[in-house]
Amino acid sequence: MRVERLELRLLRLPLVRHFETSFGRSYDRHFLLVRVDGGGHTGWGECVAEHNPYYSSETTETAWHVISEFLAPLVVGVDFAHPRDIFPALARVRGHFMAKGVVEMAAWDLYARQHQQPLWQVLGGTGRPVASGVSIGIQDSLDELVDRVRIERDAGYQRVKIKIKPGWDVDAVERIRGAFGGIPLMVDANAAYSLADAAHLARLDAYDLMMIEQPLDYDDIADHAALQRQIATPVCLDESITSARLAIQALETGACRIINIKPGRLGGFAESIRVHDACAAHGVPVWHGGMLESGIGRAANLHLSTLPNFSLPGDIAASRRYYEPDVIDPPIDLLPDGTVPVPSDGPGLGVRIVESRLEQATLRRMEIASS
Ligand code: OSB
Ligand code: MG
Repeated sequence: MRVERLELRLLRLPLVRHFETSFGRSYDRHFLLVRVDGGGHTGWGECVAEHNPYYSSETTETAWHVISEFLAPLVVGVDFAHPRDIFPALARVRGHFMAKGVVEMAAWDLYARQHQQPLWQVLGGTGRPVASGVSIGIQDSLDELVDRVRIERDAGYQRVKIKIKPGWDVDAVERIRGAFGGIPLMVDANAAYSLADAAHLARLDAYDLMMIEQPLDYDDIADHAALQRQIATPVCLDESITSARLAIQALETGACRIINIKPGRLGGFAESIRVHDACAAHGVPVWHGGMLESGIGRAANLHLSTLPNFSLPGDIAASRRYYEPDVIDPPIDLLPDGTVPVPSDGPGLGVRIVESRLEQATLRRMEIASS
């Protein structure tokens, strides 16, 4: 396959409802889209980098810079036997996994469309519907939190995740357990604690949580291993897992019992499949994370989620929780049984992108063609 032309776009979409994590509150989402053209076909990818460097050190602007100056020249006009060969070809650029990921993922979509196959098939998945969980941000009060959980539980989501931070943790979990009994429940700290908080975090052991996601520093493995020895709740790593090598270190040192896979954080699908396979070899389940993606990124996440070791509900909820309207039509929706079907409107991602909605949300664009 050969990418003849790459287009980069910066978009902004208002969120239906603000989203608050331990690192702050967002009212809108800035994100990059990459479009690649080759052999008369088009592929799309969505970059998970955010406007600010709070979840990760990358931002929409660093990704724009690195893609346009350094990654696109390594891909555009170059022949690849398979999209799995792209990530290794970018190795000269250190880090910047979100920038690498969107280019690689767009190329997989292009490859799938060139071969007239759904994306899940070229990724090695099954195309089955995906069990869906919901991620609920920090609210202004515990009463509001209970209201939000009720709305999402009634919608049918198979598990609830709440964001926690110091001052919004044990009490919040206790309120939910009191109001809803034994629903499948987990928490995500987005790195808001330190190992000195181990005794406090052990108080969560009383609430039968599925897991605690990324309690400690964003780039830490060793302290998580120490924490896991002190608490019964399974630790799940998100931010810390930026490569298959680090995933294997985490598995071998007991730093986690579950891993959250986001291809946008790992440099793309090929590295995500390596993490998925390493976890399977260690008997560790994975689930698919989310980054408030539009329907384009959400569709990509659904295809990857049909690999066999994605055995826990993912953060892949219905479009209407985030963007109204979404940039795809029809939007991603939840079935009454709490699953989301994989889009199948044609090969590749299987979604129909509404060009006029993209245009309306686009702040800037740039084109790189092979010379
Ligand atoms: O830590 O999983 C996270 C959103 C933005 C940045 C990081 C995270 C999240 C979420 C939301 O938890 C998941 C979603 O619904 O897309
Ligand atoms: Mg997380």
